[in-house]
Amino acid sequence: MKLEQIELFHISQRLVAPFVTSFGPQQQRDSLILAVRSAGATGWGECVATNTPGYSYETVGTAWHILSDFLIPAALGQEVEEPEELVGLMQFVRGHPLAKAGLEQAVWDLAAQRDGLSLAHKLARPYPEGARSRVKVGVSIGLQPTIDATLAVIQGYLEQGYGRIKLKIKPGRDVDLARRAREAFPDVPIMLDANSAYQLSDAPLLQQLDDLDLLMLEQPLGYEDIYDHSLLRPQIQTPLCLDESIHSADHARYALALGACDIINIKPSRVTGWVEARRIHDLCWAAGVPVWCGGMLETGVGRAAQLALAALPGFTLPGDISATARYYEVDITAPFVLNAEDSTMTVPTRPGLGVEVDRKQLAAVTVRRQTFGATHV
Ligand code: OSB
Ligand code: MG
Repeated sequence: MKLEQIELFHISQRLVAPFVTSFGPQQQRDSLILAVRSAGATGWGECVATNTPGYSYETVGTAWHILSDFLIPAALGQEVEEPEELVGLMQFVRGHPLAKAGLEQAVWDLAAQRDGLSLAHKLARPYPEGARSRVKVGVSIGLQPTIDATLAVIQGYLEQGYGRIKLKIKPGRDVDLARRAREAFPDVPIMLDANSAYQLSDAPLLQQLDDLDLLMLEQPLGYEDIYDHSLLRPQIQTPLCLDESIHSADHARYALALGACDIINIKPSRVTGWVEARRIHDLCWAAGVPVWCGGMLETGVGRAAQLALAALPGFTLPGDISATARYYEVDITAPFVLNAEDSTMTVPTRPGLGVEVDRKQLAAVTVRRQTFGATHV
């Protein structure tokens, strides 16, 4: 597959409701969309870098720079048969996983289309179990103004059919919030995500969560830490999950060797893409460590690729892959909707990502656009 042309779109969409985490609120959601053309086919990718360097050091601005000045020039005009070869072409750039993952996603889409396989089936080729057709999902609820407001939001999502609730926490908005949620919803799988807001010295506070029967506590400590998490883990009963700290299969290996976590949240974007995501899946599966697929408020383009990954056999816990309508009133693809009867989302089955990008809607939310390579393809 010769990568003949690459189009980069900076899009900006207003979220239906602000998403508030321990690193701040988000109301306007900017991201980048990539269209890679080869032999008349188009592969789509989403780079989930955000407006501000909160979750990651990358922003839409740094991703635009790294993609347009380094990654796209390195990929353009190259013959790439499989995404692994693109990973090799991008290796000269250190870091910037979100930028690389956006381009890699588009090449996966192209390669899966060429093979006549859905992305899920292409990713699942090495496994005798194959790909799931439906993926268990939950919903990630940002910090709300009050505990009562949070309980009302949870109630609303339960009524929509979500079977697993994730609550964002931060210091001062943690134990009481979790206790009230547990009291109000005694049988609902509830987990907490701190986005690195605590320190090892907060262990006594985190121990107060022990009797709440939580599914897991996600990333309580430093966003690059593995060691302190390994010291915290034996001090708490709640299963410990790492998100921000795991950037590669090597990091996952270090975390498992140190006993730093019970569970890993695999976000393909955070770990540089689907090639590395699958490596982490394989490592965890062999070690009996459950994984689940995290989210970054993706549009339908990113959602389709998350579902394909989460269809792999080792993804045994519900993912943060909720209906796109909770973020965007109008999406750039047809909306992904929840199967309310079993809190699942259906994995696309058409070749490639299996979604159609609505060019009109894409144009409507695009604030900057650049075409690289051939003008007529
Ligand atoms: O920590 O998992 C996180 C969103 C943006 C940045 C970080 C995180 C999140 C979420 C939302 O929790 C997941 C989603 O619904 O896409
Ligand atoms: Mg998280």
